[in-house]
Amino acid sequence: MTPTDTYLGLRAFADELVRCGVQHVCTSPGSRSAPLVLTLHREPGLTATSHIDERSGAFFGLGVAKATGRPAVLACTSGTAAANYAPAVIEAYEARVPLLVLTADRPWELRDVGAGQTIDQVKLFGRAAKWFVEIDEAPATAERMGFLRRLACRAVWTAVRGRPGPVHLNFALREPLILDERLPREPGGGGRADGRAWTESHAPARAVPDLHLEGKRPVLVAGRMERPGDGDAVAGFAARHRWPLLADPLSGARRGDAAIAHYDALLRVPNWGEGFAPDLVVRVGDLPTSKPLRQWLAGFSPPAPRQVALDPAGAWQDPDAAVGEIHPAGPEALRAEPLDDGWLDGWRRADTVARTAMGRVLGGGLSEPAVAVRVAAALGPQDTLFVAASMPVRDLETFAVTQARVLSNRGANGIDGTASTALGVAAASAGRTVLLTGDVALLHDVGGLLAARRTGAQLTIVVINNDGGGIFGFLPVAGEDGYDEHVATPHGIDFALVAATFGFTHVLVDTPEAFDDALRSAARSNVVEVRTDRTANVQLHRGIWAAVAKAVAVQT
Ligand SMILES: Cc1ncc(C[n+]2csc(CCOP(=O)(O)OP(=O)(O)O)c2C)c(N)n1
Ligand SMILES: [Mg+2]
Repeated sequence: MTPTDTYLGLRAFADELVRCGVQHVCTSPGSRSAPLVLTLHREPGLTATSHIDERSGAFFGLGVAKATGRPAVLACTSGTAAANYAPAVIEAYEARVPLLVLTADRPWELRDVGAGQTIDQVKLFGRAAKWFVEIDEAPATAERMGFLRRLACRAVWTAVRGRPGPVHLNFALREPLILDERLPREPGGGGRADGRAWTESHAPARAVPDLHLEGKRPVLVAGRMERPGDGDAVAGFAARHRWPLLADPLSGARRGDAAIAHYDALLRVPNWGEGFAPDLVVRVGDLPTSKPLRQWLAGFSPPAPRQVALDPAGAWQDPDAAVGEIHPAGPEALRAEPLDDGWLDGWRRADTVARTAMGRVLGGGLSEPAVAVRVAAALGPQDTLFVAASMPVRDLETFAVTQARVLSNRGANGIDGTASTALGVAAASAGRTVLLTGDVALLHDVGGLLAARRTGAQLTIVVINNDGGGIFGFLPVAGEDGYDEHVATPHGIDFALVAATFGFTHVLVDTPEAFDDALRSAARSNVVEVRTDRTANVQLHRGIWAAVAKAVAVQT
């Protein structure tokens, strides 16, 4: 075997990725991976960005794939380098994001014999990879080229079809790893004519189930959906049929005049939900984050309403064991006779009362909820808001309405990889990208900020700095012995220094006007910091919920 055999095979593989629609590669440095990484870099149809830390590089790729719906390629060297892909691969599996994970490995004769930088990479990601393949080397015959082209196609189609997710290909590469001659023409003549893929794959025709969705008091619950346009379809259906729509911002469906944006606060009001008990619940996409909503859906008094879940992949998403039917379909299966306005109007009146009560308590200050509301309102339909786990995603759901596309890592709800994923989204999105994050989530992935300089991606980071994990202040653990040091984890980090280190500008703002100005003037990568107090934030939220409860009680 010569390096020419290796490079010819990898070039055919890379060319075929492009023919299947792949555009972006995230490489990480190493020696064993050099043939793989250099080939991907040299492939004219691919854009390769370089990432020092594989963990961040993988999350960046996840962001690219989330933003585009196309698989991003990750390529790294052997050993713990590959293991650092695990968090993003797991998130991609849980959140249905297509990824092609290419790891370099020692050939089999160097495994388990004490060779350097060698670990067991076989099925390294377990069930989080939809498909695992070992690729050994072989002479560059026409048959071998055909095999590698077919393999590339199969890897891409496996990642995107059905329930999308990661595919892991482990390449055994033998020394010498560097070419010693010009690469000749491909044996067998290269790929198919007209740039076609070696093996095409067509999405299965989807039969639309006939659902008979009949109810006098239906509600539609919408969470994150991966198909573009599904959010608008759901919002349109709800508005036309006068069904109350409880849509998480991640669904893209919180719009139109059937969207009840303040369901989280309303369903916290004791007994309020009983008065609005539905006779039919239809869920589309993931379950929203809101705990009061989940509890409401799980706790209806008998007779329990019919609960129908629509999911394009027929996924089982029912932690509270409330769903009675799962249909492998998207919003296209929503069909019903339109209702008159009465049922929806009751919800809408309550929604307005809740919004007004919230607005009164929030006043003109720059609290954590106010930041969520203002960021959401500042962005247009061409923009993307990437929202971190913990309070940012919750505050957005509880308080905000936005025209922007909203993305988040909600597959495994990790705070890891936040900056990297947002930068990957920014690199692959046409409009502006803003990250709304807490301080701990930002610090967890502080190395991910390197990607701004190294890739040129431009991101505005709004960091709510409450010096620790504010979310835990809402939980029974708050105040326990060791709580502050081990759960809240205050750190005292100066984000101005962080921003300067990674080439971001930084501004600290403390009024709504200054905040809006900072967002408006944000032309390139910058950090907008808002400092808040964790204890005051818990009190503020509780005050808002109490005010909503009072206002709703007056209304009824
Ligand atoms: C990788 C990972 N580690 C730990 C957690 C548990 N966790 C959830 S929220 C949180 C704190 C987040 O703090 P911050 O980003 O400052 O947001 P805040 O709670 O202040 O809104 C932690 C540690 C997690 N979700 N993911
Ligand atoms: Mg915090």
